[in-house]
Amino acid sequence: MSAVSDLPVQRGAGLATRAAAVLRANGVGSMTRAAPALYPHQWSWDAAFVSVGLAHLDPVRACAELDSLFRGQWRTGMLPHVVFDPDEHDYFPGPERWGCTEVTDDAPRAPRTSGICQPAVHALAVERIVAIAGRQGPAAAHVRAWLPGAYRRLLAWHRYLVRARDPGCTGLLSIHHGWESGMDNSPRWDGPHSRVAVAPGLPPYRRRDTRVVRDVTQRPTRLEYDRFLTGVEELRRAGYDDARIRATGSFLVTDVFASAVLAAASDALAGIARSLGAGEVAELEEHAERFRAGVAGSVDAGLGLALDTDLRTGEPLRAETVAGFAPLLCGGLDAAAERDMVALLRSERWTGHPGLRHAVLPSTGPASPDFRPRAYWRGPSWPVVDWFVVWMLERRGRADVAGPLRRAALDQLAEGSFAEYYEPFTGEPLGSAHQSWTAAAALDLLLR
Ligand code: 2M8
Repeated sequence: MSAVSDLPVQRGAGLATRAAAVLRANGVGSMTRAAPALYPHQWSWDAAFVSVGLAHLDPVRACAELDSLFRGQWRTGMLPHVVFDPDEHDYFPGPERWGCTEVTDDAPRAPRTSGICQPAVHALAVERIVAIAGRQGPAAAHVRAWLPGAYRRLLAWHRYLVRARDPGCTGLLSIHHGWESGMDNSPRWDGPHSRVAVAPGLPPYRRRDTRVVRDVTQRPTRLEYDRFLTGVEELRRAGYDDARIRATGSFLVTDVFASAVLAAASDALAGIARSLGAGEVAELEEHAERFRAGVAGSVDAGLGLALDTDLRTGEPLRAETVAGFAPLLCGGLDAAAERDMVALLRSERWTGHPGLRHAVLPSTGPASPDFRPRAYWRGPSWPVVDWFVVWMLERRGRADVAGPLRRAALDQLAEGSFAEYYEPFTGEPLGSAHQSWTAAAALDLLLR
């Protein structure tokens, strides 16, 4: 591990050492808890991000992290959003509440999993692991030998998304639950969530998150949680059958951020296919183009951001959130439109807002009426998101846009608690401390 960063060298090296310690401490066998107390299992997109952090420490362990996640892959190819550690019982909602194996043969008996998915960042993580492992030495040889198996699992995952989540070939993925977006209570979903009628017969439950994060203003509200769990009940009753959910589920939206992730990940997977001499290169390139076009076509001229659509009403969801910058992740805008979007990103509505402690991207625009600076995905800045945006911009050759964001993200992380998210005006760390993906973000931003 060699530190290269814009932070003064010693500070950067100290931060990298502490980030590595967080990842190691959160590890249980070949999986890493998303956070030590709040999220004591393996989450899907967290595991992909974590694997990139781990690759800087030990590429072999990075591969094992993804193998552990893919042990939860469903027969359909779906990669579930949580793979449960069988030895950990103090989390809610756990495998019993999801009840997957009770209602469908598609879910594995072991490990137990949830019944929904999250953004498909995994092929991007694999591309990065291959790059970090390099071409020489035993770690590189291990990754080379591991890659064909990983590729087949990723291909099944991507094909599931394309087949089941965009059956009409629109270039936009649909999601069935707010948790699938990874941005659970974002104002993006306020309209669709308002139409999820909390089931009168919703089985009683006791939240665990608010016992770990005692300040309830940092977590979703009781009503938001009731709606999340109503969603889980609906999905379970539908046997986690995508076609049935599409026809009857009360929450059905396109997710422009997840679609951009799939476009970029399809580019990455096509590159992996090419390197392996696999036969699916053209298919994967077509996926990338289809979703890139879908994302680019979602930009709202008034807001200057890409918008999701409520598929139950046909209405665009006019929220100013970080997801609106989705086209910058995967490309597809013409030069003038990209210039406008970059200008918006740098403007006072976003990273140039004078109140921000660091010029990072808050989850909701700080000038938007929906902005709540402490409330989870409704305003705080999330280091994992800044890192991902930096990484995708650099991947697309936009180091000019990525550079300032990268430096601001590292300044925020220098505080050293590896918080899940931050109050964007004060810089106060919020949510979980020692969050695994935040440690991974620090490592990759420092060592890339
Ligand atoms: C959060 O999601 C979980 C539910 O899946 C929660 O709120 O309890 C989100 O931030 C999600 O994106 C993340 O993957 C997960 C674990 O870090 O926590």
